[in-house]
Amino acid sequence: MSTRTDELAGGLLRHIHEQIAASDLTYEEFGALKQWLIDVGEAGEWPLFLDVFVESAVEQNAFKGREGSKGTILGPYHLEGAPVLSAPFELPRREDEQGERIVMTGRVVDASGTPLPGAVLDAWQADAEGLYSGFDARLPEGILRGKVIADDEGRFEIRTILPAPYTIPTEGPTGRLCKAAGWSPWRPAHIHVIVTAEGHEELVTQLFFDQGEHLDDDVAGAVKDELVVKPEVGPYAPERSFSYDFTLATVHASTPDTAGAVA
Ligand code: MBD
Ligand code: FE
Repeated sequence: MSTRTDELAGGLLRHIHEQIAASDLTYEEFGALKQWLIDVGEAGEWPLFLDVFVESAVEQNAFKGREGSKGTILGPYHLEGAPVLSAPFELPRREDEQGERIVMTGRVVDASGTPLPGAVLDAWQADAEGLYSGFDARLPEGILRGKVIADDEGRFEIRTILPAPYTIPTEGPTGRLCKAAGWSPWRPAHIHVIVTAEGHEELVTQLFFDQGEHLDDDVAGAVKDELVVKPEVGPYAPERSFSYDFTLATVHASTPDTAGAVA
């Protein structure tokens, strides 16, 4: 018996029961809901659905008030084990990789601005068609995924391409929900990064691009103003580049263990 499980599962069910009464739900609608939930599972879309429609609220709650750079959702497309890149720190790309070449540069520092040499940046992104390697058979494995280690001054450089906006697969149950509800299925173009350094809080975040589409209607609600960058022609001309400093929070005292609440 867990009072935490009682609170969470009981509270969620109470909300559902209230919505049923408020919307005067019919048996026909209940049947459609059941089938849709089954379809999400059969299509393997629970990770997608939960990360798109639930994770943002979890992230905002979990990290409210945390010092340092803003984080945002992890999403369903991270893969463990991306290779550590060496100079010139180019995310693996196909010979004919489409998309504008860009350079991301910056530093990893602690809350007082001290550089964190050896910090690891694990980056992944969609290609110029909005597809992720490892999840779409049209891309070879490992494309546009890699780790970069910050140098002695906490600096890093990552050469990559500008990703395209991402759309939830429109034929699957999650896409059908968007269509039925009249919601946009799009996410703005973004690069994912997990920044880690000894003795500091892991930062899971994404960077978005100034003037890109869907910054104001991200289906996953994961855009934050602080995470929008503006690539410009500068030190890496003719390629556009942008600089972003990641500030990591000092590791906090261990929190009460609620991980086993559902077990
Ligand atoms: C993505 O690319 C993504 O980052 C998230 C959070 C959800 C769906 C697709
Ligand atoms: Fe993504």
